[in-house]
Amino acid sequence: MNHIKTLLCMMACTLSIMAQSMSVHRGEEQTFFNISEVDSITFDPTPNLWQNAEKSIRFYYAPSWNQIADPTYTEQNGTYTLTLTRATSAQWQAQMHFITNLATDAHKNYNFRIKIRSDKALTATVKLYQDGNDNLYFFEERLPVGANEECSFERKDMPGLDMNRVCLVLDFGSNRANTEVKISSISFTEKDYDSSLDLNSCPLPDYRLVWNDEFSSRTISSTRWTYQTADAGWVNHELQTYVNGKSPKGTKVAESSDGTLKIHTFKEGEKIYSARLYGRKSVGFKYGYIEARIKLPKGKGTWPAWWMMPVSGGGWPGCGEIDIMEEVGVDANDVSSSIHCAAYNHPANTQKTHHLYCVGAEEGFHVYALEWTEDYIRTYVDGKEQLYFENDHEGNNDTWPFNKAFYPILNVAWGGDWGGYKGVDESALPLTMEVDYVRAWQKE
Ligand SMILES: [Ca+2]
Repeated sequence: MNHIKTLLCMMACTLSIMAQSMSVHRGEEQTFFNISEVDSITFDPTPNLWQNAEKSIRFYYAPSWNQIADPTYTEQNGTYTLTLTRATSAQWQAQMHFITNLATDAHKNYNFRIKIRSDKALTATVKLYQDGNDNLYFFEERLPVGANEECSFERKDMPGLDMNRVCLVLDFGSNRANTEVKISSISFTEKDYDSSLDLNSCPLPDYRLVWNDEFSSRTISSTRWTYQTADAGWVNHELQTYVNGKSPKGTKVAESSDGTLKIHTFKEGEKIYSARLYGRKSVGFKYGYIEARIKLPKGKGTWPAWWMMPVSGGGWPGCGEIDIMEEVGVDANDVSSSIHCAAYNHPANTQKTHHLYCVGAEEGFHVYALEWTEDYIRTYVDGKEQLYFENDHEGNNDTWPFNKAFYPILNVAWGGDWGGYKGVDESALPLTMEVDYVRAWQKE
């Protein structure tokens, strides 16, 4: 089996979406906050993490974006009333940051709510992110706030992210002089999340579940999964050694615990150990919708993959390969899908690939899915289309070998032509990829 990626592939790929950075939105005019009054607030009945969090509040102003050292403000019962003394012409003019000591967890879900009221129309941008990391956030939303209308913004059931120092930034712009703004009812609540509750809800109509693993037991099912064993250098100049469950000293390279499959990559002696698992390898699936909910590992050198190879079908690349999700830690959160076959493959630099920037791919769980019919292959990231590849219906195995059963694969490689194209950093070890579930549906 030959599965090759090189630097050329990476160089040819571009990020289709880059996270918006606050620092680039700068206007010319200056705006000031004044806190003039306070009103009361009511909170959700569930414990409001925001209410009890330690918070420091900072103000920044266009165009210099210097923090005002000691802004005059008062806070009572969580309501703030600000006066924007100067008119502004654009978004990203005046920013109020609430920097908290809150930490969030990828295994939970979160709700957020805020109310904004203004006596004149303006634009408010609301972003909940990790202090100091513009690229890691729950949401960034631009809200038109009408004159004397209460704007209530709410996000429910947000998948958790591993995040420290949760920060809320409010940015005001497009306002007239002496605009009074009230901010109230900030609520941030946490709840347990159990993905097995939506086990039977395929995103596509007329599909039924045919195979799945929720990883709810304490052992990895040997009827569902088999381990690949291989020495370092087996493919793609990768540095890891794949072992059958445990390293020579007995450390697990994979385990099922607390509802997730964990693939561990670590150094023992002079070797790096990791796992590559095959699902339903001798049977596979022909067509269907298959998805996995995965939290990717971090670190320069990682190369996690969620992909499929044919049960039988000859040598690579003619046999075909479907890469539902690949990422390398050196280009964090840049997730991609590819297909390889005789006509389109990596050695010829003709493989079909598509990339997306996935916010928090390494800090939270995201759903990476494949829709595969006799007419096309389409992959998704959290329901958003990634790669689309059509069967040309020429009956040519070189362009469409995807007419036979393929089986799913989960692995974490270390280094190699792609994962190590800028070197590896062993200080990232040990590391773990977590998989909440793998589910396969087929048309009824
Ligand atoms: Ca699970």
